Amino acid sequence: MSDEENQREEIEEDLNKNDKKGKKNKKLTKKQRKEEEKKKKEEEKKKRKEEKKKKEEEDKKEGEDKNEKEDKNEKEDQKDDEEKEKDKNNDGNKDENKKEENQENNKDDKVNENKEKKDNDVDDKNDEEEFIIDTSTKNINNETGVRKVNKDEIKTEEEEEKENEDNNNKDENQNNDSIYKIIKKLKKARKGSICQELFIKEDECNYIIDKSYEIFKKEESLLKIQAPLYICGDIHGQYYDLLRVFDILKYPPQSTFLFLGDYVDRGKQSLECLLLLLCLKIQYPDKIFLLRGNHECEALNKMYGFFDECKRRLSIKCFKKITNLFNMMPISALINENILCMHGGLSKDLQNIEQINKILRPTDIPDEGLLCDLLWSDPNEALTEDFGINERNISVTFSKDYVKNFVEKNNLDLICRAHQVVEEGFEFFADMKLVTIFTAPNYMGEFDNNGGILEVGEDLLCKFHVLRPNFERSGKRRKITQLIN
Ligand SMILES: [Mn+2]
Repeated sequence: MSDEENQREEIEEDLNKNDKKGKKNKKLTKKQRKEEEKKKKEEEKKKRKEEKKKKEEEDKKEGEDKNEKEDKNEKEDQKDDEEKEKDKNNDGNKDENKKEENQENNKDDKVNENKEKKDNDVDDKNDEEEFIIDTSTKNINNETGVRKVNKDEIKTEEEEEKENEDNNNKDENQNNDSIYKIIKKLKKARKGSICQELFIKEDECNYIIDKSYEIFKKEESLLKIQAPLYICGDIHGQYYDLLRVFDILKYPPQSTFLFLGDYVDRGKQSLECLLLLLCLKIQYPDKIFLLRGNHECEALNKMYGFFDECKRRLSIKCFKKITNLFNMMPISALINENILCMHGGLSKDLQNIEQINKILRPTDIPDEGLLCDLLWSDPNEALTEDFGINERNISVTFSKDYVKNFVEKNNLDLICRAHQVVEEGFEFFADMKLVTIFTAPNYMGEFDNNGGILEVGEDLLCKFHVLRPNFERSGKRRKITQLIN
């Protein structure tokens, strides 16, 4: 090859190289452009996210500031109210104590023996242990034709966690933001062993009443519900204890609840109890069911404290709205066509369970008849006739044999009712065909009763959960005597 040819070749190679380089450069710039575009987009996204976060934080701060202000107001109000209540209670207790002393009977000796044992038990137990799940002795899977739960059917921890996460997501997506916020506020009322009286806005309360009224209106007088669920008896304004129940057994929608009535009167925080339960009903209508008790009634509310609480904290107008709501509440519930639930008990006017659905609502509680008995009657151990006189001067008492016959005729396993304070929180009658559940422990700070909750498993296996009374809170111990209302 000549020099010239060599030079040409070298030049051509250079040119080719340059061409290739040029192409490479072009390719790089395209990639770079794409990458730059991507980066820009990402940065924009980041900015947007940051702005969102800032807004959310600001909103939160505003909310917290509001809450703090409210808390301060509440605390000031509370101090005043507590002083008022102390005065009231001092007057009230004198009368009540006299009544109770008159009512103490022969049962007291037995109660005293048990009390001494129990006192030792309670003192030894710390807070974590105060809740006892009794699975060994008090299962009623024997005579009630129920099956035990298979181990395979029990959810693993992982599955439960996933479920909880799903539920939480659902919570966040709830459209009903205001109800969610009120529930949050109501849950926070407890601080240590004290339950704050919350500031409740009247328009908030009206909103809750209107919403829950519409739900009750859609429900039948006799609810048909499926297990698994927890059944609670009387609460009577003991908000601290209601929160304990949910803390231990989990709030809806993780758990399903049936309450047997008597949410208000006697206790100090009837409004908190009622509003929390109603909010949960609005948020999860298929996870919590609220039956009417004899205290969901205007006349009794005027005698036993709820009217006064409404008048002091809200208004008489609001009380009237709540009365209308009570008049619309369902009366009774049937679980898996097997367990019949009501606040009081049986009636001579109840032959067939479906009769309960013929009770038209809204209605006040009459002085006699089916609705009156369902909310007021009591079992009577000593009774030989089917029905007898009730010491409450309203409704009737019914006998063991009547319960057994009724249960058999109607293909039931169990009747579950509330309405009477029972020492253990639950008490059987008529060879375990009827059970009384009373959920307010240490009732009115005057009694040393446990609070009971009945758990009905998926296959109708029944367990009892027990809330121990908290003597440190009440500072009082009294023997159990039967209260008339
Ligand atoms: Mn009652």
